[in-house]
Amino acid sequence: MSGLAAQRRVVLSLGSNVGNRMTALQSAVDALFDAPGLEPVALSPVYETAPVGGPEQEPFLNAVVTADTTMPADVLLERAQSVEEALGRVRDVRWGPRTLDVDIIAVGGERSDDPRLTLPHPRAHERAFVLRPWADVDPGAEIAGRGAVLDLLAAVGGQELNRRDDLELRV
Ligand code: PH2
Ligand code: MG
Ligand code: MG
Repeated sequence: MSGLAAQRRVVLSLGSNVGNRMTALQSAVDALFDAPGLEPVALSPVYETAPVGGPEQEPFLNAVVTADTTMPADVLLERAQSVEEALGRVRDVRWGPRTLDVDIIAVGGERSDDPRLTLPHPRAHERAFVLRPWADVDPGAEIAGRGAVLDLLAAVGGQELNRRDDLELRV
């Protein structure tokens, strides 16, 4: 073993439904790539999505970011959480409204049952707001243990999703 960790493709889901949602998503992209160690690969289109689960709440803006990194998953989780905190995220209601949510969907093909960071994300396969933008940037993507993202997307029904071509994230 050389001590040099292999580079892996990571998939992050961004979501906001409180305050200026687009500012929150763009600030998250800026902060994620501001520090070294994460190389941007693709930014998805932005979707306006009906809330899935949780209390009655406002619609979300969602997007997916892919990147390459040699960072281990737990270090990536710390980066994601510090970005949420920098944007004023307060953790209260599970699946409730949030200024910014940065979820780690996949880290290469890694599978983990760690309750702090389950990989792949345990609900990504049933969420159109993750699958649709992910397929936009990587139509051949697969979720380890679940199948092809486009097949999974075809299987989820009834989740309202509206592509916002007037909005665009930039690195
Ligand atoms: N996030 C949740 C719960 N429900 N619904 C939509 N549309 N978008 C989200 O990002 C979202 C959600 C928990 O993180
Ligand atoms: Mg989430
Ligand atoms: Mg989260």
